[in-house]
Amino acid sequence: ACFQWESRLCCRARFCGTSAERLASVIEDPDCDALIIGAGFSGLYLLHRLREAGFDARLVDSALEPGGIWYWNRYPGARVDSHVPLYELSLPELWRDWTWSERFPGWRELRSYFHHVCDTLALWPHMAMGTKVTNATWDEAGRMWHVRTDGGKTVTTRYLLPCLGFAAKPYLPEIEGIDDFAGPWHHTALWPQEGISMADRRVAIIGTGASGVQVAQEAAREASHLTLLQRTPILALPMRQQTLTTAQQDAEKAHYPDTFALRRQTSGGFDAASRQESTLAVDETERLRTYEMQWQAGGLRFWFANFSDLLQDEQANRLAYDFWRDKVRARISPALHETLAPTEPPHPFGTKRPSLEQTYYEIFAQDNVDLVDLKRAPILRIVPEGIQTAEGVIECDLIVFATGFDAGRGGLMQIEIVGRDDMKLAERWRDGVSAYLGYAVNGFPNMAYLYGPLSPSGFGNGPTLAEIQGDWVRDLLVAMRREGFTRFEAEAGAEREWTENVAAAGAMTLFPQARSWYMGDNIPGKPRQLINYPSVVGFASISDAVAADGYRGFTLG
Ligand code: NA7
Repeated sequence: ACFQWESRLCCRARFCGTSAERLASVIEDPDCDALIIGAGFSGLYLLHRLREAGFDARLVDSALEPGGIWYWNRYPGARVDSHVPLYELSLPELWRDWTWSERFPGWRELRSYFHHVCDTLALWPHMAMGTKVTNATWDEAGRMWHVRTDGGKTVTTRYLLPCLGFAAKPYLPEIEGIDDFAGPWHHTALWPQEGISMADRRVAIIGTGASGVQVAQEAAREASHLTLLQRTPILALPMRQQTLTTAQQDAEKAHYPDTFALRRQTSGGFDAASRQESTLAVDETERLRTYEMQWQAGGLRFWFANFSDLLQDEQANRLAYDFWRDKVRARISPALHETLAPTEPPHPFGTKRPSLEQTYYEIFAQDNVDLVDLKRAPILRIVPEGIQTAEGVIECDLIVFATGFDAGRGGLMQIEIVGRDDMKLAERWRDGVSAYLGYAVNGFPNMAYLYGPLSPSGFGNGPTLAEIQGDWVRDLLVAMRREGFTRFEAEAGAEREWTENVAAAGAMTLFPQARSWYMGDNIPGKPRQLINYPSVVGFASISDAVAADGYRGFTLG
């Protein structure tokens, strides 16, 4: 086997000598102990932990720079929705000398942070950027994975550890005529790395999720004209962005260890849990006081630090929705009330991820901004001049598809992963995802994925879960090495039980009432199921108990 690291950023052609002995020994001696795919939070943290534990772990990523989602999502306005210091790793050597310029950092600063992580943890020599994994095949006799890259190289690894994030596969709706469009068009997650100016252009944006809101705010400032095409109104929350000084952060760093410990103890991996009380157990004054407090605090707090039954009880949820609706209506003209903040909720509040906005509701008062309600005027096709809807042609020079992702399974299914008995992961998951603890799939030995389907990923703050899962997988591999095991596989029964558990947990919430990527049904034809376990702390305690019980539910050999 010959695997040449093709990185632009680093290169170590350690296994290029394909001697006869090397080829003969490869069956028992893989090129590396663990191959991680993906240089986002999960991948980099796991790489660090495994190397620290003495494993020969390597990492590949198709992107040219680390950052995962922050490499690909570099559209104007792209920024994170979790405030400082929640969206960073908790290792003191990483935060001690790092400062952010804003409470909700943008993509450029996030990318710099990932460079800082790779520099500080000395990860570069073990990373091959610009290297895309195309397929991975399990070799039962050799107990290893044969992994191929787009450059035609192969590496063998004992453990295959995809860390692809929840949004590795952008979703582009099939709209007739896209190739006829005279101007450029881009999906937000595949934005040109060199950027594209919106100045003096007529821009049309399809989609009003988090990405659509962020691009729209920028386009409203830069473009000569912006048309925003909305299918469902976003229930957006005020970000309340702030610039941060170094002195301010230095003072707060004394509390960072407590904050990082706390974020492991909450259902969303944030620095606060929901309140203990039910909405319906307090009087109106107390309810409104609580709502107002979270609203003013900004960010996602109105979502994750609300009353305990926000996402479980329809009546409680409706009260929160009404509060949200009235706050938004105070910022827009009455003519837009039913389109942007309707009397009746389009879905229970918070069952689609509420994006954060800064000036979103004000842009609709600008002369250069139009809002098109696709429920009233659906898109018929794309024509050379722009987008043809049932009410006429929207002329534009640039089309932005802010249409989201095949979340959860999409990234894993676009790699051809072939397990035991020639079983393909894409076929196993065609009718719905199933996995044990959201880590491992029966029939796919020695593969553990992080931040993927049936883990809490979509509900959990990225770095919090990267650490919980990274530590857990490191501990599993350490325990196997200690006991002399070279193979693990999720048991079919354990996988079935966990998959049913996630569905049962979801059935106790209001999430199934929305058509969202949480439910897998933002993509036509994708099976409908809750794709994530709805509690970080609950997940951590269950997976810790599994480990303490000798990795119950896994066959170790
Ligand atoms: P989202 O949140 O999935 O939003 C996608 C948006 O695109 C949403 O408004 C969709 O409307 C809209 N959409 C999707 N398909 C179409 C078609 N065919 N026609 C019109 N509109 C369409 O993706 P984002 O990238 O904004 O955010 C993803 C996550 O990243 C977000 O949750 C945060 O966690 C960060 P719909 O609501 O389905 O009617």
